[in-house]
Amino acid sequence: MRDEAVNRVKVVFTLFDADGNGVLESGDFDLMSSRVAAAVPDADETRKNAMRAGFTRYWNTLAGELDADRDGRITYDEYQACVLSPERFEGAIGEFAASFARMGDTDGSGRVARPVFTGMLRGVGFDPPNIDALFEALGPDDADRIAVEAWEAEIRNFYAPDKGGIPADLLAGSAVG
Ligand SMILES: [Ca+2]
Ligand SMILES: [Ca+2]
Repeated sequence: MRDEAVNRVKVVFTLFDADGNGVLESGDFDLMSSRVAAAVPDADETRKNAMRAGFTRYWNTLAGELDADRDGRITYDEYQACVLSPERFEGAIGEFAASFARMGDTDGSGRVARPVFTGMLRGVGFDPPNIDALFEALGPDDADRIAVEAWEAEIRNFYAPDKGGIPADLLAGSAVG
């Protein structure tokens, strides 16, 4: 596996552990989706609910695939097995990426403004300098907006355990030794 992908697996685990107790549980995903929803007060309820459903499906898929001892928690040791069969997560990641990015398109223009992008990714727990770096890499237009599709694709890449050398690696920048 690529070094960037290993790094991202660690970063993603830390991000998913939203309450910082060292294991992933359903409550971590509820916490993240609440933070993301709170970051975009202008988003309509339909899009917020789709985003929450994306987080829930993601958790259910992770739990179904990775909670080896079925105790309702995913430890880091259990989590690392995600790299062995990335294809099992593609459906859940795809739904998550689509519902997440589209929530940021608050006016239906197909674009996401920088403050919305930043607020949502801070809600997930990314660092502001890394968020800015990714926004720039996604090629903002004159109105300082990026395309929803470009963001959605990069979210899928970020959570794919087998990708490397991609703009989404900018989000994992702080964890590079
Ligand atoms: Ca946790
Ligand atoms: Ca477990």
